[in-house]
Amino acid sequence: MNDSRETIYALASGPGRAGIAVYRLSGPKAKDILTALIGVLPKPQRASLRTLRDPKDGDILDQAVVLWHPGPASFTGEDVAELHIHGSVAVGNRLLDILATFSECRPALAGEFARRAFHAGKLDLAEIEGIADLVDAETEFQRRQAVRQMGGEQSRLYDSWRSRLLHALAMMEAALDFPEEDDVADHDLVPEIVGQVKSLAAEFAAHLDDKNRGERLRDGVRVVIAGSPNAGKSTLLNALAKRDAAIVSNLAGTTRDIIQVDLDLGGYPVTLVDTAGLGDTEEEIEQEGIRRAEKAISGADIVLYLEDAALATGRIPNEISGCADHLIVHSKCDLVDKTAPGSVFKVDGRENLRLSIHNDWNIEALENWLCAAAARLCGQGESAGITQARHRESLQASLDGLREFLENPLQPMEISAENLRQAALQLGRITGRVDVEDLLDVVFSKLCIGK
Ligand SMILES: Nc1nc2c(ncn2[C@@H]2O[C@H](COP(=O)(O)OP(=O)(O)OP(=O)(O)O)[C@@H](O)[C@H]2O)c(=O)[nH]1
Ligand SMILES: [Mg+2]
Repeated sequence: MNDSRETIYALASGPGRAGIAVYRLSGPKAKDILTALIGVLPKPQRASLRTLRDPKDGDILDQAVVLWHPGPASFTGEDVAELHIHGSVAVGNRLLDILATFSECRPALAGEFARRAFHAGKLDLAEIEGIADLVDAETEFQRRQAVRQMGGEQSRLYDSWRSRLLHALAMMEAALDFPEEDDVADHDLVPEIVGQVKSLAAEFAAHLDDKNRGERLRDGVRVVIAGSPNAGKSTLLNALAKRDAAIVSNLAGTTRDIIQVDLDLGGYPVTLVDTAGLGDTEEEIEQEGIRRAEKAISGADIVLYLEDAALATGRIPNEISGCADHLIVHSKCDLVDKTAPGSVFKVDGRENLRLSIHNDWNIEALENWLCAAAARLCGQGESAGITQARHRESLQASLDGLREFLENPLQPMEISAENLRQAALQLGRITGRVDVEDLLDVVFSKLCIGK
């Protein structure tokens, strides 16, 4: 699958009609193919305008900006060519047809350029995931977070922890390797190792105790609009989405199914969820709608609980009051208030807001409240936090190994060393640097100087 003797090619820009489409080739034949298409190679790393021709009959395919990146100073570490052709379906298809005629040259598999970059040591796994997140980023704070990860901020943190861990492990190995120097191992080295491992464990635990902010920012914040039937939930969804995503009517029980809209709310990725009105009903479909609404509420990060201001009971269902972040919204205030109401206020420690979509009262205040709640939940991508469940699992497994070590560092030293080795291995999985032995050799050889 990852046979780097083969040259791979793919459209690197988006599919469909566009001003320019970028095709990329990587592998040992990139140079020959580029030469066959344009004649003389351009200077490395310089954009050059060239005529692309079909090597078979010299037929002109397009005028293209061409870049030549000889390995190893390229994205994949291999010879890479980039063709910026006009982005029509016809030009793209003809280019692909021509590329397919070269031997040992084939379309790239998903992620294959990045895979080659990883194997060439150009990027680690966390950095590659950062690139993928950047390509998928839909909001400003998602972009910020992904850029940091792509730039290696997380990797540097995990690598620095890993080398400290390997240092502790090397000392453990040293103790194991020189049993005749047992005194040194037990009385001098072990307290120092324990100290190092303790501070690492504390740093890991603090890093894990982040309320999943990075993952939330990456995946989006779920905001569920719930409340009594006919309270104006769907009207609010449409107002926030700035389009008619949900049906609105003056009949109670209009919304039955879950309706979702993805939004960029001030840089935060938000999934707004409209639900069926909560309340007693004999109607079977409405009952199912309510079950779905309750499920949505239990999976929400934030709940906006709507009550018609004219009918407000002040009773908040338990599932809402138990939810970490919620706002009680008194809707349709224009029916009871003569003038625009004030902003967020507290009743029994709970935040409330009087709202009228029809009179445009407090919609901005509601958006600001949502942004502040999203900021509390997911931050602004400002620190090198955990962004993926995969990283969290590895870091947690690594911390478990450290804790096992700390429980009894003087258990047979081989077992203690194995706990540390496993912890380092788990940490290495985040960036893909799992070759513990290599680094161990380096650290260990330093320790052994003069012995
Ligand atoms: N006066 C006034 N009417 C509103 C306001 N917001 C919504 N309405 C009206 O209230 C009625 C119900 O609105 P919906 O948005 O369908 O209410 P809902 O909560 O989604 O209702 P269900 O889906 O049936 O539970 C509609 O006639 C809306 O036009 C408002 O701010 N002021
Ligand atoms: Mg509705």
